[in-house]
Amino acid sequence: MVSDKVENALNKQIGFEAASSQYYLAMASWADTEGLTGVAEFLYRQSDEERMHMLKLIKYVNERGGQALIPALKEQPQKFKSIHFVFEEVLKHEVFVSKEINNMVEICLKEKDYTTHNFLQWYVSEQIEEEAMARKVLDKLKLVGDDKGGMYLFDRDLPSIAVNTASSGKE
Ligand code: OFO
Repeated sequence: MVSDKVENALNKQIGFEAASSQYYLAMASWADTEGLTGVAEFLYRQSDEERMHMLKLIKYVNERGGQALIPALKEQPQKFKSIHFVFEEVLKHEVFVSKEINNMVEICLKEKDYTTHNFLQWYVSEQIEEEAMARKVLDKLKLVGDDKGGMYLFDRDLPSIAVNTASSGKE
């Protein structure tokens, strides 16, 4: 059974995961319309992953005797000013989510909820990977700068870079 404090924190996190999924979906769709197929593929996948993170939390809250709250969908931006901006936003967002997850871990310790603490360790590692990934993509984008040919290659290679990074578990 989760305490009220832990349940509230988990429900807040469900909202953040849902918001991440929607935000990345908006970015993916925008990239698609800009002809950046690789970037779109990468971001569609990120969006799906965030939805999976949300579902995992929903199921956990319900399993532990709480009640998962399904958040409302907020309207998302239709346009983004550049691809650099998109990935800066991704990094900023992931850093924010990591902080929130750490807060939740602290709440679990205070509440002596070691089961939820253990459950959250998966999210802690996931955030390390996602922040590292966003930094790696931003570094590559810095190398590309305004070079159109470089952008073509970046877009072409991004989905495979992302898959390799995820499966090797390192930066
Ligand atoms: Fe849900 O992993 Fe990032 O935000």
